[in-house]
Amino acid sequence: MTTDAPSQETTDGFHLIIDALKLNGIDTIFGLPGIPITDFARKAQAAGLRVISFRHEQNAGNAAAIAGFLTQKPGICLTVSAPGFLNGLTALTNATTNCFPMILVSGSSEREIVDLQQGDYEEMDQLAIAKPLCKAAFRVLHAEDIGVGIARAIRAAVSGRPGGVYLDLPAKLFAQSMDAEAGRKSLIKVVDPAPRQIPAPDAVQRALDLLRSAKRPLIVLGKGAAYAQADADIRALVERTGIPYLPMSMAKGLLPDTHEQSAAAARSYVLPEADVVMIIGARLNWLLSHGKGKTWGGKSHKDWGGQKFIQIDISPQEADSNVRIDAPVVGDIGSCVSALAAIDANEGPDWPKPPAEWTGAIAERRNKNVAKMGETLARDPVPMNFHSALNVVRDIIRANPDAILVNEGANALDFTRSIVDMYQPRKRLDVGTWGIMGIGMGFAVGAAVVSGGQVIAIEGDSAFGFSGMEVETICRYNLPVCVVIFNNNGVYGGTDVNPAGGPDVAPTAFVKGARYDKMIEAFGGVGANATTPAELRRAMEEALRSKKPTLINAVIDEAAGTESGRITSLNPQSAKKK
Ligand code: FYN
Ligand code: ADP
Repeated sequence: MTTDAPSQETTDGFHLIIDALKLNGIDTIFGLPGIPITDFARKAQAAGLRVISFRHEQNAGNAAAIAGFLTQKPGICLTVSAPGFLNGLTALTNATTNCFPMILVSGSSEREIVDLQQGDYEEMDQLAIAKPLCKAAFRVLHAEDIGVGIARAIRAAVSGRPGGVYLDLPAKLFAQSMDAEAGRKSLIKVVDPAPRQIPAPDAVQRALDLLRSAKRPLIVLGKGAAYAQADADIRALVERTGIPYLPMSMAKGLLPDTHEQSAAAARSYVLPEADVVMIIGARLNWLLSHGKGKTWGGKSHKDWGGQKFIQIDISPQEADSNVRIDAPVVGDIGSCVSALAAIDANEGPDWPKPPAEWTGAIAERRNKNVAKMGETLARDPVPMNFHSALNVVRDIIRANPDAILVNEGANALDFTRSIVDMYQPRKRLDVGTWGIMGIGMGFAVGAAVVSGGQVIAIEGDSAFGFSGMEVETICRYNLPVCVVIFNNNGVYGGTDVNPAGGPDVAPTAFVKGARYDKMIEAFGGVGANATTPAELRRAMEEALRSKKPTLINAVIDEAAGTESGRITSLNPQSAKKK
């Protein structure tokens, strides 16, 4: 029999938060200690949680976000108030934009003073600021509400379309005490935090009918499909139908990039030519040219190309966001893909393979592109360029398919995406929906911590600068991270000069011949300078063999890059120049 009589023991906000996280299977916190959460971080570690401390909150936030993507559990980022909170906010908003589940937990100043704007230490109405920038935002004022607050944050982060959640914890909450037994009872173990969402049978039938009518069908796989962890079902659907597929960047490896149905190397052919496109866990945003325009065979940049679309997505609002979706299938990808397979199986005859004319034309285009790429990769120019360096990375990933590849930059991003084949799901992590710079070291640390495995980060020298100080974090936790900086002396390249001839260098230029490898040596890691593919190969192989924190300064021809990589057309200045 239970009794409501208070027990002798008391607990407090600190312990209730820790207990609530642990109760819900959260075992890691990424963050940066300081007032008012320093003691909380210590107590969390003492209670057995893994607490990974960073040098800047944005990187801790990015680590939490990618941990969420990889594990389907919300990644937790812990920050101090106002400035720390704001530093974490970019990562929270980026997580929301990318549909990664994370919770930004920030300490905050005294409510009464903040609300009267009386000038508290780090005063800021954090909840109000966070609200429009994330999926949900909550504040807990009383210790007895901690259980509900954390339960709500977890549900909001992982249910439906995943996203970022802000949880505001005022300084006074941590030390509030209450009866221990009542505290225990107030905690909630969230039951079924991301409920399956079964698609309606008629929606599935509509999609199948449309797909069966196609002459030139195409499947587009996005990072939502990678997130869903329905790998075997997705592969079975693709292989059973024989339909060519195009992986979005972070969906590479969901099926091996070397798969004969991959149309990645024929992208600019398949998009305008396809007649029915089934999109699984991707959005028709800028990365897919909004489903219209010349990329899709339209006459002008706003014209519909004539394709019919099937879209499988957990968000009922996603359909029609850019062009008409003829067959929306709303549900979680695992359930949708198995529903498609199940209804299809009932229909009897095996799936009609797409016409050989279509698959043959794709194969021809793909083989031509692959051969052309092969020729480029075989060259060994001096100085080294992106291709000759990436030829090494490509071999290393082929030999180590379970290594996680983090990738950011402009040219360093775009060339890596098309040159380096991925073989397993969720092994390629990059700049995502925003094309954001600065995710590099946060993602690398987060991925190494949650996977326990090797991470390789291919970084443009500019991109690396946003999070470079975290090489200390990599060394401090002795993580198996090999960072390769493609150093071409600047943003896009290092050849720009100051047109006014003044003492300042051009805005895109960095210090020439910088030795980034020396940075990691300062913290006890392994640094290497590579000016040839052979040197790069040796250094990367040694990094993977030793598993030691390593930073390789790969010296790239400073004239090798193009402005903005493959998205030059988005840069008004460059467009004018053209
Ligand atoms: C792809 N390709 C290949 C291969 N894979 N050729 C040979 N072998 C292989 N394995 C070809 C593919 O067919 C394309 O050629 C080309 O390589 C590029 O492929 P990609 O990368 O898939 O296509 P594209 O056009 O670059 O994709 C558009 C995009 C992409 C918008 C989805 O650019 C992207 O993800 N961009 C993100 C950029 C970003 O976020 N930047 C950060 C900001 S940088 P063709 O078919 O001949 O076209 C700040 O300045
Ligand atoms: P990409 O950038 O690879 O094209 P996006 O981030 O644009 O991918 O799209 C991912 C889509 O996947 C989003 O629309 C999101 O709602 C959806 N999504 C995420 N997780 C799931 C899931 N488990 N089931 C169904 N859809 C999902």
